[in-house]
Amino acid sequence: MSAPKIEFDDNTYLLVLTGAGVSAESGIPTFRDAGGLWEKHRVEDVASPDGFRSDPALVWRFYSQRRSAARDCRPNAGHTAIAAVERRLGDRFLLATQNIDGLHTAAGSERVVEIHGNLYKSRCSMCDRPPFQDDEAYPEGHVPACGRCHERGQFAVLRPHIVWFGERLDPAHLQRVEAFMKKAATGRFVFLAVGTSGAVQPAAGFVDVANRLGATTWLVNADPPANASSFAHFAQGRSGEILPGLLGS
Ligand code: BV8
Repeated sequence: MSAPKIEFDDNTYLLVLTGAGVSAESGIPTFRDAGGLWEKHRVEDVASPDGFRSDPALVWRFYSQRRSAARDCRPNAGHTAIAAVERRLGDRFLLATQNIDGLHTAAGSERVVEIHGNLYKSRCSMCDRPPFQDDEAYPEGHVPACGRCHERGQFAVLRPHIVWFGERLDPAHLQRVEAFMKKAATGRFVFLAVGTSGAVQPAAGFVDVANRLGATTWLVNADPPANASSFAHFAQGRSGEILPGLLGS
């Protein structure tokens, strides 16, 4: 069977959704690889407001370890192919990523919505200081405090600028994805999901909206995920091997 390829014309709009699988070949473990666990904790428990309230030092150890591990990882051919097709399509392209590793931006993607936040950003858990770049891997047990609150004679801890389980996604991010889908529906709308188990909402539901808007839906994944039946086309395998041919770069 010839390698699958998406045909693009001047009326094609492409929305790409990526998950942890697109970064697997860059050496970043997926959530499923770890069976959804980290140090025997359920990720949903550590990556949650309750988890942070009950043990901020444990949560900062979790993110500091991930910052250290991801720091030396580089984009793979899958990230590069996605960045290349963005250059071809321009404003008829949008990437929504569930990943927080920054590898899409490192590969040259610009029209990216990091719907679950970014591993290398922190924000204050109390004041309205804007999120800021912070690639610090804090020492064991250290919980960083907010400098601005300190200047005001108050104490507040910093938290990773990440959307935890049970937290709302940034409405502006969801509006940007929704607006793109509506614009895409005026043309030839293609929706492509890559490397995601389809287990986490609301991202897992994007394909359903795309289908309702008449999109042609594609999935590239190592194995059939929970919502595989929602896709018209399923190219099974490693995204780093499939995407360059699929996207024609
Ligand atoms: C919200 C940041 C509402 C943290 C993340 C019950 C039913 C439905 C929903 C819920 C429910 N209970 C709770 C919810 C809501 C919850 C949810 O969906 N929970 C799930 C677990 C059931 N969702 C939320 O809480 C969201 N917010 O709903 O708010 C609300 C309303 C009012 C008031 C308050 C709130 C927030 C969700 C965001 C959570 N944060 N990330 C961090 O990363 O530390 S999600 C986190 O897990 C990741 O970001 C990632 O998105 C997700 C894991 O998913 P994947 O990316 O798909 O990764 P996974 O490992 O699972 O799969 C990888 C796939 O790749 C596999 O299929 C594998 O086969 C494939 N693969 C591997 N290698 C390759 C490959 N494919 C191709 N090539 C390869 N080489």
